[in-house]
Amino acid sequence: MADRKTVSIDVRRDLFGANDDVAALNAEMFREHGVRVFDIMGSVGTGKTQLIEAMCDRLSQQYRVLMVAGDLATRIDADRVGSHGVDTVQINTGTACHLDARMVRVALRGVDLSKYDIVFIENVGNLICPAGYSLGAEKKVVVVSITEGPYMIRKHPLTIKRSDAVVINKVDLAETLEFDVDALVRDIRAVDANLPVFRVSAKTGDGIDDLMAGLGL
Ligand SMILES: Nc1nc2c(ncn2[C@@H]2O[C@H](COP(=O)(O)OP(=O)(O)OP(=O)(O)O)[C@@H](O)[C@H]2O)c(=O)[nH]1
Ligand SMILES: [Mg+2]
Repeated sequence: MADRKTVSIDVRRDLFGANDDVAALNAEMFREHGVRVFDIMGSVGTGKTQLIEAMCDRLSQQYRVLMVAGDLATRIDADRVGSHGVDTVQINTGTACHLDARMVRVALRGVDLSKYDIVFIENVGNLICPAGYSLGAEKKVVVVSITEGPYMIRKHPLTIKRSDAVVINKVDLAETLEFDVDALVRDIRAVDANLPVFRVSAKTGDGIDDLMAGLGL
């Protein structure tokens, strides 16, 4: 009888394992160039770009900042941040609902990272998929906002577990929308009691300095 071989592939392990290998290479590349990298995740419209704009305004006098924007089809967000005098790299993912480590590696080919101190990566707007893919960033920061309704933390505990910090954005609208921000913080604490949580308004600037201090910026 001919040799017969059966191999069981754990697709998730294979997929994520391969991504983790590239993410480790990215992390090494960032370290070698002395650049600090933040992966900014969150649903569509939570204010990721506005938050990056607010931080760039405070940082760009003192630090050299690069923004890498993940978007299916446009470079709208890269251009928004670029208008603040920040260099940008756009990644158009086509059909992919998240960035992965390889996309970031390919996009940064030919970019002299030693020119920068800080890189903000804006992930594709999505509260689920980006959390599963390490990009090699120092921190994964998830941005939620009060316009998404009160249940997004309870519905997405895995994203919270895989994040290094949570930003609750649009607190300027809390009173008008009768939104209980404390309850949202309790939901976050129920998933991870020690996770740093920042209440901000990227629009008014409220809480941005605390967030940046918390991220060591
Ligand atoms: N009131 C208020 N509006 C905000 C705040 N932050 C962002 N917005 C508004 O929310 C909308 C979405 O903001 P963006 O920064 O484009 O959100 P995003 O998360 O980058 O969106 P995608 O890239 O499409 O996923 C815009 O109209 C912003 O002006 C905030 O703190 N308060
Ligand atoms: Mg955006």
